[in-house]
Amino acid sequence: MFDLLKKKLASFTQKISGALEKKEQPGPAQEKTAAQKTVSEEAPGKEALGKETPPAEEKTFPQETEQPQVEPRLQKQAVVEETARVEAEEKRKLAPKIGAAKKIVSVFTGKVRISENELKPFVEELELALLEADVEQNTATHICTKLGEKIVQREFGGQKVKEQLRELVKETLEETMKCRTIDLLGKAREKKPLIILFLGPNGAGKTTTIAKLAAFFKKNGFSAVFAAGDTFRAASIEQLKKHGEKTGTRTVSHAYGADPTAVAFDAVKAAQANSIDVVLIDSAGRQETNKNLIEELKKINRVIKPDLKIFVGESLSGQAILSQAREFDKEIGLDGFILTKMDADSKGGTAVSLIFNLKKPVIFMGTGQEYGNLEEFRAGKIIERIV
Ligand SMILES: Nc1nc2c(ncn2[C@@H]2O[C@H](COP(=O)(O)OP(=O)(O)OP(=O)(O)O)[C@@H](O)[C@H]2O)c(=O)[nH]1
Ligand SMILES: [Mg+2]
Repeated sequence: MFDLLKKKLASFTQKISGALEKKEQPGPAQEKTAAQKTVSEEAPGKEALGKETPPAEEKTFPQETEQPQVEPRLQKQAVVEETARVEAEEKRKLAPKIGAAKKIVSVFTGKVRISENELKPFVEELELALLEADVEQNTATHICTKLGEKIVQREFGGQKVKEQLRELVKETLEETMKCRTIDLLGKAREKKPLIILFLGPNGAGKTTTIAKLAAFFKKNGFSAVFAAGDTFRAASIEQLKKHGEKTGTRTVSHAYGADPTAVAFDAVKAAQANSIDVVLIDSAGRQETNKNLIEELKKINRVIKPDLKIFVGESLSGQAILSQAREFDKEIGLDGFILTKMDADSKGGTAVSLIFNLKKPVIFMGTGQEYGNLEEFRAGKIIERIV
């Protein structure tokens, strides 16, 4: 979960802090050379930043003027390889010295800034990295622009440059994922029965998530009833009933092909008659383009007026989830999301893009096939985990 996103952000802060430290190198020439090697090893963006390290006493920073002249590619490649070989050899011989130099560069003697031009290659690299981690383009551009502004405005100094950078990344993600949350238990306390409709593409995990939620409500002292609103897919009713047996939840169902609105209606009546706290309405898996099924959902919405309409989507589906969610939102109106199969998603960008684009909360995330594999989604906690 979130592994790739975490890795990409860590690599970004590592490179920028390396570059900043390099700009701020103090001390005699001997130490400086060793230190430079250490930093340049940690800062692959060195071409943009590394060529003109200002002397320690010079606290003004390079103007955003022309880039140094670029040598022919092959020649440059040969030089890079030779330098790497020599550096590796020297590093082996001078390990203790480099260790000492490392300490020197990690202590800032003054304040240092990075210019917009210097930052540019790093930010461009970050944008690509975010796209790789399933963050959608607009979201990635937003993050890079805002983070870039924060970094350029900041004066870095002291020993904790990486910490300072991490704080800026955190702040940017918090702003990007800023969104109201939904407290399901609070809602269940306020209204009885609380009626929740689940919808989303087929195979996303709607039925499984409904079962997990029944277990969640039960654990917190609330009773639930299922409405078998998927009268479309073979075996869907039996699947829900099985979950009902396992979680101790009653299932209200009609025959296959019946009107899902009628099933939901009966489930609400059953909840009212039996003092049940929550009605969980399953629906057939559908693509947002399937007009008949969308009409069916609209009818449930019109007649039953659910308190919450929750879109269940696979985190694995990456950016495709955005167009699906937008279309369902346009047609039916959504209150929030549950992202499933997070356990199988090593990238992590889907949640960030979903919240940023739709401005609606991810309430829970599915992290496995067991009933207990449902985690409340707290943006702050997630950000702590990835930055
Ligand atoms: N690993 C993992 N698997 C999940 C998760 N949630 C659901 N699944 C699996 O995904 C598959 C599909 O789940 P369903 O609950 O049947 O999905 P659905 O959206 O109801 O599918 P349709 O009724 O066909 O539209 C099942 O094998 C589930 O066990 C999760 O969080 N993690
Ligand atoms: Mg289902």
